[in-house]
Amino acid sequence: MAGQKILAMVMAGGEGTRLYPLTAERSKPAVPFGGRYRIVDFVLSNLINSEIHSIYVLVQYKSQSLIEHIHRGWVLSPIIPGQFISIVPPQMREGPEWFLGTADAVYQNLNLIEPHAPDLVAVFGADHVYRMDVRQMVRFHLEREADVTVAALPVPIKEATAFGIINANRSGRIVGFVEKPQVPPPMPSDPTRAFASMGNYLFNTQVLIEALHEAHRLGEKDFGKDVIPRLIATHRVYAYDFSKNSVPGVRPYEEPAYWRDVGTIDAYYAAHQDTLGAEPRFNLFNPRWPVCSSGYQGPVAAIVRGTLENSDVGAGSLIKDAVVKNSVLRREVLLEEGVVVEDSIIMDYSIVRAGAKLKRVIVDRYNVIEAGERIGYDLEADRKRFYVTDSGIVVIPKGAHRADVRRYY
Ligand code: ADQ
Repeated sequence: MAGQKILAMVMAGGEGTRLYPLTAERSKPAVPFGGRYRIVDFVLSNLINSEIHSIYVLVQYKSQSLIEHIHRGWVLSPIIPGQFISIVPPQMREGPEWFLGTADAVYQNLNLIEPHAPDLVAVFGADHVYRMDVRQMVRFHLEREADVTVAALPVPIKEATAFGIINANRSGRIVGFVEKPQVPPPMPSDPTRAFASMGNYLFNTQVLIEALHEAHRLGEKDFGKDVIPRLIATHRVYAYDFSKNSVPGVRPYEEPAYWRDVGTIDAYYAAHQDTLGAEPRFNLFNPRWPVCSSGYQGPVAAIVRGTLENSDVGAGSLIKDAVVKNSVLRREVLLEEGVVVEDSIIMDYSIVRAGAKLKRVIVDRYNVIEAGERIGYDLEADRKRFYVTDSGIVVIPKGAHRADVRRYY
């Protein structure tokens, strides 16, 4: 990439409190997505597809399943020097504390950056479902001779309180940045939208190192809250407009930019709906920009009988006789006779016994739904047993069965 040496630091320590109960036992980047992915797979795929191969993944909160997933799916044998994906646990190198925020997490690991002597450091979040050619952001950064570039996109103003909001001039230079404002300033060109940071940053290495030493002196912990707002006064900080990004597609045209912060159950659910259909808004089938994940060695799905409509069925699943509509089944899901699953997500190793009916339900892994159950039809009753969002999506937290779905049910 124009001779640039780029090191990526992927911030994968987030708690994802608003995704509870899917994050009760795992960090947000480890939350399953689609028929076979975890959320962290999107940032890692985007980096690898963009020819960035030197990647540290900083973990913290409930990281066991994230570490296992990255090990199984991503840790490459270093055939080519400088290629690695390495997991970095908090090592408390600076004292008895864990990482106290994103900037602090990178500060505590500056020792990892320095030996690589990269030209640029890409500090990227791991919480988003998206498709991005990072090289286009790098090109923008170099053209503007920026010190720091922040990836950004317009979001509806009512969602903008969850983001860092940017005021950029016509060349893209950031002149104002407020983290999660109560009253978000709209874009000058469109009062219904605000220009939001995606939490993905490119830094010239020396600028990052100096900024983090200064942040440490000042007691600052976070990129969005502290470091970026401070740097705009002293450095060339630019916003890269992600809505102009595209990646090569399978069709004769490019795949347009897609990005979703799947920070809430509703957004997570909506992102799944975006992946379904013959012409999905977010097409997970793109051999020219693959989303990679762990290499599952089991068999394909088996369907004995049933009606399937607008749905994805994960590997190793067994459908004995069921109706499945607008739904995602992950791997090794068992649906027995007479089951109806509509507008739902059923995660790995879950069993739905005969005659059960589910509508707008997210079933986390390792659950057994008993025969004849009705879930999603009477939300007041569901609220007594499960987690139900205001919009009426029922979430059944991770279960505990460990049966072999195909053989021992
Ligand atoms: P948030 O997503 O709310 O806002 P934060 O919770 O700091 O910010 O998470 C950023 C990323 O860092 C996530 O991928 C998370 O998993 C990870 N992370 C959080 N704490 C960590 C830690 N201690 N160690 C390692 N990783 C950690 C940020 C920006 C906003 C921007 C939004 C876009 O601050 O300006 O708009 O991202 O979603």
